[in-house]
Amino acid sequence: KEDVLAFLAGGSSAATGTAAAPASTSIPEVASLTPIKGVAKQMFGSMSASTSIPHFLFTEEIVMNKLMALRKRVNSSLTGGQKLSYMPFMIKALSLSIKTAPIVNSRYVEDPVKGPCIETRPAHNISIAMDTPQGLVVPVIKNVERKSVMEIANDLVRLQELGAAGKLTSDDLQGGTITLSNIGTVGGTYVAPVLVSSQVAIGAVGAIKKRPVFDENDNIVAAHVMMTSWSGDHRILDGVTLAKAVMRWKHYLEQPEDMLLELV
Ligand code: CAO
Repeated sequence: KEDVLAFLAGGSSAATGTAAAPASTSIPEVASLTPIKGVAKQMFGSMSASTSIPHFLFTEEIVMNKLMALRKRVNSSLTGGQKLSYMPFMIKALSLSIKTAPIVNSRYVEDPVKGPCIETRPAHNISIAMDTPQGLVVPVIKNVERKSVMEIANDLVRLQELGAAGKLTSDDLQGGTITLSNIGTVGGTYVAPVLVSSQVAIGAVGAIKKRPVFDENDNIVAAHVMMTSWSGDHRILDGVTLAKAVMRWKHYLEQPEDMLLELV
């Protein structure tokens, strides 16, 4: 009982062997104002701008068994401590899906002469939501349509290292045409992603989780399932267009060998 009372009072707990934080640091005694600066200010600005975009949400589940097996096999053959995460495959699969629905890689432009326009963009510059010590940053892997999975992996590692060191340049952070966010590194199942105003689609994935599913013979089997959620700018994209692109992306993740057929 004393332990519980001491814990509630902000003291140490002999029962758990842990020292609770002093009450003064966990519960501020006076209100304070912290200016929103740097990375947090950029997030404040870009997310405020996105409130004028009519979002629609499309979600689907993806069975990751084959991609997990492929990744395991690839990683077992890599040397020098190199290891691929799921992201390089997801990023390449997204680029291949964009080829079937280029409008998901476009943006809305208010042209002084032509008025409201859709600008198509040939480069697949994929923005990656990244958690860093400074906060959320969204660096860009450029020209994914011309890169192998291994080149994408190297770019991602480079950006992660720069992000961790707070050394991403404005060039690293500019020019994105579509965004992918993997919150599954933290956990969680669903996330409703918010668009940036220079893009018309953003996708997010949750954690891969072991789930019972029906196989083709109606037997219940274990599968590794990942939920994905996509937001689209409903002024530019209709639901079917984004859904078809996401279903193509799902196909590449569930049947990763089919990506081979698209490689140049
Ligand atoms: N489900 C389960 N495990 C996952 C996973 C998922 N969806 N994604 C990654 N993992 C695992 C990886 O396999 C790795 O574990 P192992 O080495 O044991 O296999 C581990 O999580 C760490 O992965 P990573 O961080 O090294 O690499 P990544 O390429 O998967 O992710 C990045 C890179 C940048 C997406 C990630 O580090 C990150 O910052 N995620 C947060 C994104 C974010 O903030 N989103 C919110 C935006 S809105 O505020």
